[in-house]
Amino acid sequence: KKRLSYQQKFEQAQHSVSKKLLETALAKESNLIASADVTTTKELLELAEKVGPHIIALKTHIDIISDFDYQNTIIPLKEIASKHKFLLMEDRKFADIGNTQELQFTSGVFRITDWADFVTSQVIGGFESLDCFKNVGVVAIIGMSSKGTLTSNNYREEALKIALSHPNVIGGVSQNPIPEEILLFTPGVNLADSGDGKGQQYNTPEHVFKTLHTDFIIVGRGIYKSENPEQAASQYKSAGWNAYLTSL
Ligand code: UP6
Repeated sequence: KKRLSYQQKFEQAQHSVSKKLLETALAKESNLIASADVTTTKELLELAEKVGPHIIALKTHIDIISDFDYQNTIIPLKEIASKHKFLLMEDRKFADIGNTQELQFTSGVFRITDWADFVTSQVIGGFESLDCFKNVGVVAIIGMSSKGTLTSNNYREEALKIALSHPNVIGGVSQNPIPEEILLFTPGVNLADSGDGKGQQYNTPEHVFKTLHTDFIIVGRGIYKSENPEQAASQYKSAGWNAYLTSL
């Protein structure tokens, strides 16, 4: 069975963030999300500027930025995102009761609600724990890429039920296929390595498009650790786009 194209998914999409992502993918001919797992504002902004033209979204772990300051970190990051037309994905992986997640989402120093276009969340807290993410898209963690993850078949099936029925959910993170009515985001993608010695397991872009019909690949160290992140982003962008075209 062939996959749905980005155009077909765009036409079917209900959520404004899904539409924006698919529209960006089509316009930039990219399905690449760069993971900016760097620890200073300077590195974050430099990386965003370099990879910006090639990506549809930049994924952050904003709580690893040691000199985080809303004015100096987020304001310029938003400017770079709007200049290069990519979205901001905060990979917070919320995993608590609704009330606590709401506080973590809106308060503290990070005020994620004020700048992220979409966020990741575990669904371990149940359906209502996702109600607080009203103004963003939620990418539900269905299955993890690391060795020994507890996201078994049964867990994934139950997690999918929540993801498919919750109006705030735009997609899922998984290493297995998921129904095409939501978008599939796949981390654990690297062209050079098969693992990192800390449990991460890697596949190639070709593999994840062919076997999972993924929509978006997430690449961290393959880009930000490379000698030339700009060139690496361009390579992953082409590899991802060609793999998508081949899977149609
Ligand atoms: N990530 C995974 N696997 C998952 C979920 N999320 O690797 O199942 C995230 C990590 C990291 C990025 O938190 O930010 O994707 C992968 O980075 P890497 O390409 O450097 O391994």
